[in-house]
Amino acid sequence: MTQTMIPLTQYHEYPVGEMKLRAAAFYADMRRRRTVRDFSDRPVPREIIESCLLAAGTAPSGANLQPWHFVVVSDPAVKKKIREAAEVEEREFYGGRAPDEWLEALAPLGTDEHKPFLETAPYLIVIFAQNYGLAPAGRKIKHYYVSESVGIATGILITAIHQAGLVSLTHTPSPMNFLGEILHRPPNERAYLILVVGYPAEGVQVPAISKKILDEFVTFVG
Ligand code: IYR
Repeated sequence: MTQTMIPLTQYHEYPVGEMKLRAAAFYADMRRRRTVRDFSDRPVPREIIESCLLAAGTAPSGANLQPWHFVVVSDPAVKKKIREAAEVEEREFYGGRAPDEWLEALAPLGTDEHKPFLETAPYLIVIFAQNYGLAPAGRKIKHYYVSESVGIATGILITAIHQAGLVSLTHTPSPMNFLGEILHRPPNERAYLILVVGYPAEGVQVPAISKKILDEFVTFVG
């Protein structure tokens, strides 16, 4: 089958000066993003979440197979189930399963086994990676670069939520199998992470951490 090709009409070239300003302005906005662990219970219109998800769905993916599924949970009873199951895993993690080295790396973040935000925040977006696709007759469709694709879509979602004016928390209880069970997901999907989304709690504090400077994480060749 040959693919129909169309002209790229939506591409905009900006003058170089404008590109510099746009790139710098985007960085200035992105550096304001902080992961937040205390959420307000203020409601957020679903339409905003839908737009952010549509943005995430524009991500490039292996063979454009879009190997992801997003479950948006706002039902308090389901959020409670997720919190309870996550806290079971987290109690084990913080109570002995995690090696000391890992707990030491986490110490600056001040995290522990209590996850009240899983009930407080208006939305839990549970992101699933599809290891393979399922055609209507149950036939398996091979997926490519699944974690790369889902990671890119998740990054765009986090960026979209930030630029909409909300905050998020990437939460990865481990293991996460309980999410597929609670949310009745099919066998081709595995939970990838939970993105907790909402407004920050009033007076929220965040750890005083910093990001690497360019020289520390970039090498230019040529
Ligand atoms: N899943 C645990 C532990 C945790 C692990 C990493 I790596 C973090 O950056 C943050 C937390 C928890 O959510 O507490």
